[in-house]
Amino acid sequence: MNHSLKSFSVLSESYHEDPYQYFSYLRETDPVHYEESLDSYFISRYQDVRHVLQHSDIFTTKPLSERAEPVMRGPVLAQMHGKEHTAKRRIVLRRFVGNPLEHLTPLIKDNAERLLAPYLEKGRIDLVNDFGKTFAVCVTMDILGLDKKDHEKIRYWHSGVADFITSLNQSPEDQAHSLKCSEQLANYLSPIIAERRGNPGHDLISILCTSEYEGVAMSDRDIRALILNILLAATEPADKTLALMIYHLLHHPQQMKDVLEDRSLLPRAIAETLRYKPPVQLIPRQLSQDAVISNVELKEGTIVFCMIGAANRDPEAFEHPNEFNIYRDDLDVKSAFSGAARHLAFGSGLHNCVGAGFAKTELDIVANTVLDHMQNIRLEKDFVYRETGLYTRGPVSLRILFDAV
Ligand code: 2IO
Repeated sequence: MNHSLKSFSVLSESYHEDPYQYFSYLRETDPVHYEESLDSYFISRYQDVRHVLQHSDIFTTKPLSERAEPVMRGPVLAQMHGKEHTAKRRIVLRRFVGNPLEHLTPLIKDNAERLLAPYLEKGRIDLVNDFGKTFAVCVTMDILGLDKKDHEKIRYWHSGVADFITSLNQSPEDQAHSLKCSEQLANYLSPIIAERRGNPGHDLISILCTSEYEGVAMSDRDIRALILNILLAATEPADKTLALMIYHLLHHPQQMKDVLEDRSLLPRAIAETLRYKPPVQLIPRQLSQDAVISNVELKEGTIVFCMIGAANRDPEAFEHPNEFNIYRDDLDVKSAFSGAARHLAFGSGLHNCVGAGFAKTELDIVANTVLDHMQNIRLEKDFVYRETGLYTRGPVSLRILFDAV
């Protein structure tokens, strides 16, 4: 690396272009990097990040009250603790584990088939912008029980709200836009919540409307915040993970060939993609007391960002961390979609991702559908690969050619 590291900043253009080039420098020489303009620390070593995530009493989720609550208009799961957290997490999980996952299979498949169909004859598609983003929002809408005729509106509002949560230096104009999107989403959801209270179905909004916490139904505000929580968390990383996986498999033709021949390797490919290129790159925490991380003393109230991408490339945790290898021994594919995962793409500890099992199912099905319909997938000749985002990060586009099957 030939940049002047004295002036290293996560807000620099070259960091945004390719954060991965800085990770070994950060872990080795600046593992608790102070970013002055944000008055926050960026933590990059695997053991440190894991420690922070697993001690949520010391490293709390308080940053979300400023980062998320203004657009979620109420508390998300990650902000809760104790009995309320356990109970509400369980309510949301009802739609996402075990048997319900089987019910979700046809819904995921149908969305994938329907959205791919118009492109199959053409033999070319932008997997992010023609397909992935719409697919991600449509699947989430089906789970929530929202009418997909509104998917364009929802996608637009979702993007404004996500921008607020995942920006490190949002301009006042963009902030105003995000808040407007949040308000419009809230106005859209309120009558739906009222309707589901009276006439519940099997969708997640109905489950939220009919579930009780400590013998009392949840308020409209609490339900709305959880709906927005699920909308964001299920939609934002999905298209990114799909595109990242296909892109890296294209760069490793033998692994692609193996996956094509043996689809039971897909969970490995998904898990390795999440380790190698986690779509959620940053997780913020705030100290409830003084603490020391990698010999750096941090004061109560300090905000730290866990750098998931850097931690997942730490040679202390993964052998040859910069190699994309679906066969790696340290992938632990059996636990890779649970709170016990070695990689940190789903976080770790109390607040580990509630949708991890669902993410596995969704990506498995959508990748299978894509690969079933497309043979001889290759990048378009003039295609230039670029990623965007510091907080959530993924390909800007993925223009591929293929032979329709
Ligand atoms: C939605 C960043 C997409 C979550 C968030 C305000 C809370 C929480 C996360 C993930 C992914 C999002 N944080 N999911 O990092 O629910």
